Amino acid sequence: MSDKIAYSREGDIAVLTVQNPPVNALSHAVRQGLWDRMDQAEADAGVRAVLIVGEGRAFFAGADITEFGKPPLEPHLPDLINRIEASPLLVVASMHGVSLGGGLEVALGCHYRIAVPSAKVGLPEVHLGLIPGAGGTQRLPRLTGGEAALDVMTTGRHIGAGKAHDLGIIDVVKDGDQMHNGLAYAQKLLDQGATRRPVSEMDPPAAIDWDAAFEATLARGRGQISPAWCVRAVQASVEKPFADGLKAERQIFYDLMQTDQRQGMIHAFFSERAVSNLPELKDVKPRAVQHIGVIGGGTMGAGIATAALLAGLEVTLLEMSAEAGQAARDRIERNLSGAVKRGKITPKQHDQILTHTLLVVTNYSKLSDVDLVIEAVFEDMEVKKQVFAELDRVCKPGAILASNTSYLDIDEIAATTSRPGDVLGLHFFSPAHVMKLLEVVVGDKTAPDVTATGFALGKMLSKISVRAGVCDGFIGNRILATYRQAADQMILDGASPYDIDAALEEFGFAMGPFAVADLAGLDIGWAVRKRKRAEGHAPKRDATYADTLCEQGHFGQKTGKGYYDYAAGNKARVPNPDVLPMIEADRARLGITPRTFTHEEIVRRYMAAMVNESAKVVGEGIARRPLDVDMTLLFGYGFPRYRGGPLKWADIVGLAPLLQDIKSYAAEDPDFWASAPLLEELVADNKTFDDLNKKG
Ligand code: T1G
Repeated sequence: MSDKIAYSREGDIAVLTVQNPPVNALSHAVRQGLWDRMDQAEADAGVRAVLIVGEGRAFFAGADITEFGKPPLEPHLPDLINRIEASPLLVVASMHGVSLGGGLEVALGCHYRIAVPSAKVGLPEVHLGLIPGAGGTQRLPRLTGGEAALDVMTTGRHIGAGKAHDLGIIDVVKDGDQMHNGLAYAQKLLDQGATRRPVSEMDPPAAIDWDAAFEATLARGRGQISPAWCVRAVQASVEKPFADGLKAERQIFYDLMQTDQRQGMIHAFFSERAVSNLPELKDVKPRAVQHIGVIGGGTMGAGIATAALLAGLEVTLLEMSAEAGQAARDRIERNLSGAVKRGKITPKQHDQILTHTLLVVTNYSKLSDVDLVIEAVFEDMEVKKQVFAELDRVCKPGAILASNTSYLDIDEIAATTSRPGDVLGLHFFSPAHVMKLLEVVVGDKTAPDVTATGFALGKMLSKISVRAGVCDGFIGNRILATYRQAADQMILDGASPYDIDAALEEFGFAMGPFAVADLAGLDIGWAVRKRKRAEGHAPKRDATYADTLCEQGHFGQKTGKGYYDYAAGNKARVPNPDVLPMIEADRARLGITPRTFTHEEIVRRYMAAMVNESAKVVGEGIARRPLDVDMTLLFGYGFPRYRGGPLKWADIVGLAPLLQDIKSYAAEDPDFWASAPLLEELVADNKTFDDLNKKG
């Protein structure tokens, strides 16, 4: 008998307690155990009811995702759930923590369901590129109706016990311990003479316009297909007998299990957990952080302060004048009001933060007892060195001094202090209180416990923290600069910014690179181009049309015009008619005869540049593993999650043909398209980027 399911008797009730930490995933051993214990209960004289209850943090977190991609072992989950539902005994589920995916499907196979108020349920399989595959698409609609069931499945969101009760998923919500709740509820049902109540025998929901629902869901998926296939599975629950509906669900589930999207999304699921767990920091204790300082209250500084305040940290923000300090406070207040609107904090907490937890000062001496300070001033090395000299003077011993710089040399900044071991980069992405990515930039002299503190702070702020080495642009911006340059070169050769945006949005990006540039502000790229020209790193064919745009004061959305004209609204995507003539003038100046580009070629070149630079970043140790680059692009640059990240995408499409493309492009520009040594090595050894992830 499996030791994953404990068996006990409470009067006429057999209790099956699930013991598979950390989250009671429905592994093979758990499935076998449940099957065996159901057999045991039915053979146990006097048993009239079965209670299924979870030990630890969850009822069930769902199918065991580590088993995906391997040959499935019996008992398969749908068969187990049918077996539970068919039992002659009354079966009760007592839920707490999460009941997700297969976990909720087990509960739906029971005859009655009770939950504690803090319990959450959901069918998040779409976040793994799948649909519920153990009866959820057939049973849930019978309890909630088709529309509500589709909303649960296609969003994959977690639903609180109260709402689940209102939807008919849970019968009783009761405070207390899940074991006690379950026993009392099962006994009450027995005393009332309640009968078995198989959900599969309930009437299916009414039909809806399935084709319209499918198309609408597909469009919302922006290339991800599994949410739309939930519609077809629910359609089967209406149009077919239950057993046939189950078969239809299983076929769709099986087909999606074979897709690249399932590969990409499972990779993302595990990588977003692995990326912040650094083996080298395993036994390193982070320093305590409760009070942080922020230097500079502009967009970034105010965003960082907001993120820290929302995490419950005390914040002292320094600005150079009372007016600038008030402007910073106003920015933070606006950010916090947004958090109230999003239900992240209450109005009372909003006021409490502004009156007690946030202090805005203009004197460095007020930073003497902060545990960690984040500098977010103008991106100029001299300015930053002055700030760090002051911080080094006033901050207490052991305080950590961090810079939010997006590309400047952390080692050079650290060298200007008496405590280089306490210096690191904490590179947030704008808006800092919303974007999940945090690059923890580790300098040559950064102490291990300082790095560990950077990751601990990232966790407190609910960020996805990625370790980055020191180079121009660290991980994300260095790779961005390269694939942006590939796009700029395609424009000189004949593509339009609008073709490129359309091609990359078809690929799955929420916004193409030129729409993103308009959103971020064209002045940022303008400053980078001027800096690179001054450093002698200008591209071989140096376009000036974007500079002309900026010289005319067109910085994108914030000035109403950039690559697009925003007079009709930010989402209207009306091309700015002045742009193409500027591009044509550049082509003429450089003697280029333009040619056409298909969307396929645009994506291929864009991705080849992204993968090649990513391979250089991993090869040089700036990123620890390929998955670190994937998570950076997913959480900081809008890379489509269902593709897993650029290096997962590369593994799926094949490294050898990609390297072949890069070598063919090198004929045009051997420097820009110099192939990454790591990519050459992997192709030569017939290995994948994922092979490097497994090395940890
Ligand atoms: N399978 C295997 N391992 C899992 C797991 C799962 N379902 N869920 C979590 N883990 C591991 C996770 O990798 C981590 O491991 C540890 O548990 C703690 O997780 C047939 C097919 C449950 C809300 O999609 O959303 O059912 O890093 O760090 O922040 O229709 O994990 O410690 O080694 O995330 O408290 C559907 C996925 C599966 C739920 C807990 N279920 N998990 O969050 O802890 S598909 C899901 C989560 C399915 C059926 C289909 C979260 C959580 P390690 P954690 P957390």
